[in-house]
Amino acid sequence: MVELYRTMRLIRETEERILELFSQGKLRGTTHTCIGQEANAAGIIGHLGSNDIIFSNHRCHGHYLAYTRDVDGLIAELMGKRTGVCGGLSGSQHLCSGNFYSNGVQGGIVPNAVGMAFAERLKGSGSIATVFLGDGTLGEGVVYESMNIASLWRAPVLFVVEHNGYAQSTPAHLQIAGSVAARPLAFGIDTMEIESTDVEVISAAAGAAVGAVRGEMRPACLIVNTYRFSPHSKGDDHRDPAEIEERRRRDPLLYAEARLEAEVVERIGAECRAAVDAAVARALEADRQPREAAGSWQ
Ligand SMILES: Cc1ncc(C[n+]2csc(CCOP(=O)(O)OP(=O)(O)O)c2C)c(N)n1
Ligand SMILES: [Mg+2]
Repeated sequence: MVELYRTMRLIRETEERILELFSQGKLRGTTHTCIGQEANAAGIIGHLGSNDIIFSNHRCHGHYLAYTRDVDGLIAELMGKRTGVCGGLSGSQHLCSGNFYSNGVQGGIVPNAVGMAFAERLKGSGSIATVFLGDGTLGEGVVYESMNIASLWRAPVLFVVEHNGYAQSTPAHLQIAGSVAARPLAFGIDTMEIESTDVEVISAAAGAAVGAVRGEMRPACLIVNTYRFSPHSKGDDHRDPAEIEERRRRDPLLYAEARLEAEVVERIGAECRAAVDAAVARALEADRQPREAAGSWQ
C-alpha cells in the first residue's frame, strides 16, 4: 500500500504542478492531466515489468510516472527542454522511453499494441503489452479490428478502458450505445469491470488480468470506471460542479490515506513535493530545444 500510495501521490503532485506551470506559460504545447484517476496507473502498472510493453494515450503522465518515476524527464519534456525524456520534441502526448509509448491519436496506438504483443508471443519472451484507452476512443473502428485479430491470434495484450464518463466534454451516454463490456466479449476476450477508485481493488483485479494474459498468452480486457477531477485539458469543462464535488469524495488518495499512518502520508507527500520542486528547478535551468527541431506539428 505504501508503494501504491507513493506512486499515486507522485502523479498527483507532479500534475498539480504541471497545471500551475501551464498557467504560468512555462510549458510548450497542450497538456491533459489524470488527476483523480491515479489509482489506475498505480494499480495496473505495478504488475508490469520493464520487459512488458505499455501503450498510453493523450492522458499519459500518470502511466509514464508509474512505469518510470521519471519526474525530471517528464517536466523537462513538457517545457520543451533538451533534458526532457524525448529531448523536448514530444511534449505531453508523445512520450517514449524504453518499452513505454504514448500517442495522442485516439485509437491509433491500439493496433500497434496488438502487433507488438503478437511479436512477443512469436519470440517466446513471456512479455505482454498493455494498452490504455478512454471511453471516448470506443468510437474508433480500429479498436474493434484490433480486438478481433488479438483474439484470433492470441496476442498477449491487456486492453484497459479507463471509463471516466466523458470524451472531452461529451458525456458517455451521448456517444456510446449499448454495453462497453459487451464489445470485447463479442470477440471472445475475457473482460473484467471495476466500479472502484480504490487502488487495492484495482490492483487485485489487474493482478488477475495480467496473470491471465501472461499465463495463457491471450488477450483480456479490464474496464475501470473512474473519474477525472481536472478538465479534459485546461479550461474546457462543462460538467456540473456538484458532480465533481461528489466524485472528489471517492478520491483514490483519500482511500489510501485512510489506511496509512498520518506520519507516512506526510513523509511521502514531502518526498514527492521535493522531487517535483527539484525537477522543476532543473528543467527551468536546462536548454530549450529549438522549436524548429520539432517540425510543424507543434
Ligand atoms: C483520432 C482523434 N480524434 C480526435 C482527437 C481529439 N481528442 C483528443 S482526446 C479526445 C477525447 C478522448 O476521450 P476518451 O477516449 O474518453 O479519453 P479521456 O480524455 O476521457 O481520458 C478527443 C476527441 C484525437 N486526439 N484523435
Ligand atoms: Mg473518457
